[in-house]
Amino acid sequence: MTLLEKYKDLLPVNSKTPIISLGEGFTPLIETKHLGRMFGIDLFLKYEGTNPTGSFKDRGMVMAIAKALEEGAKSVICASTGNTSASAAAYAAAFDLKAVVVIPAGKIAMGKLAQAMIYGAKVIQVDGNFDDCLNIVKKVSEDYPVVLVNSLNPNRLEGQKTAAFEIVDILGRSPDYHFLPVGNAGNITAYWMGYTQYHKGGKISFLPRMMGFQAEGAAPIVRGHVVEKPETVATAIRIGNPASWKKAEKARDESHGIIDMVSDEEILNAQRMIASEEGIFCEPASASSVAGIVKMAKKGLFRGGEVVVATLTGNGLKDPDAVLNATPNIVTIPNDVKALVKEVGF
Ligand code: AN7
Repeated sequence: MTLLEKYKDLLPVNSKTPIISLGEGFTPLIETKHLGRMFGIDLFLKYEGTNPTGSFKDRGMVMAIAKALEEGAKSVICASTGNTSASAAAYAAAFDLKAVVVIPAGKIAMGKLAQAMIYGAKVIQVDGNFDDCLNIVKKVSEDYPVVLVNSLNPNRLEGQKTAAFEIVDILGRSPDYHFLPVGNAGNITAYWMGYTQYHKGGKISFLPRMMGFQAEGAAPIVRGHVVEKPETVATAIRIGNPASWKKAEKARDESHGIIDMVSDEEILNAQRMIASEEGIFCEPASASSVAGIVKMAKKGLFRGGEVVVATLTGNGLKDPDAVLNATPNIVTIPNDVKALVKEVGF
């Protein structure tokens, strides 16, 4: 069964909506082996890196592309820090749409750029940041016959809310806290939509606190003003003026949660910890969720035994540079058994 089929009654799917799929959704909710114990909580990682293009964007994209097809669209456009463009390019390729993706020059992780190129999208770099790219594509989509598939398109958020459904379907309850990264602020909005929809439908008896984390150099919601020159190693969330700013604040406030920030160092430490403690390689932006847990644990948030979910939004393989740039050189030995034994210390 596909994602759109499984949740069709809770999505904008009607008899005219094509039920398309690249195998998105149904991602693992992984119970942590070590991290949860460190903080005295029951910690689960919702690993979105197993989606077809390696990020959570595929959940929203499948819905947005299905609705675009339903409306007879011929082409789609998006601005992106990388993952949205990879996803839009893939779904457009498979379902016969033209894709135009507009990205900040030199600020996209290598793997994501390679994805957009190989899927055959028209890739255009802008001498500016993501916020500049979004402004341009918004204007173009208003004036020309092309569908915007950024999260300003409500179908994107509709699709993305299915991650919250899956978590509840597996846990049989709502988590006490849900931690996730915040960039353009669509995903925190989408999860909150999903949880509240399940709550209204009687599937859960209480709602989680939404705990969103921006990068310190790109934390407009935390600082309360637009950041003109956002900067962070987590390029996926290098965003200074989030499109869903107000909706994210609403999700935060209604859920009695927070939107806070973590430093690049905290992000990279968390990324390494998720890999070395749990065997899961996520990209830097994703790790801001767990960096947030570390930060809040230090502040004494947890009393013990809380059920906590952190979303790991994207696959680490998309951005190998982020790891290699921060990793010491690898030892090189002569072609010799003894040298290997000596180096390993057997
Ligand atoms: C891995 O691809 O904005 O707060 O253009 O790729 O919903 O924006 C990506 C965002 C978190 C933030 N983690 O989610 C894009 C883009 C990863 C991401 C986010 C993104 P939102």
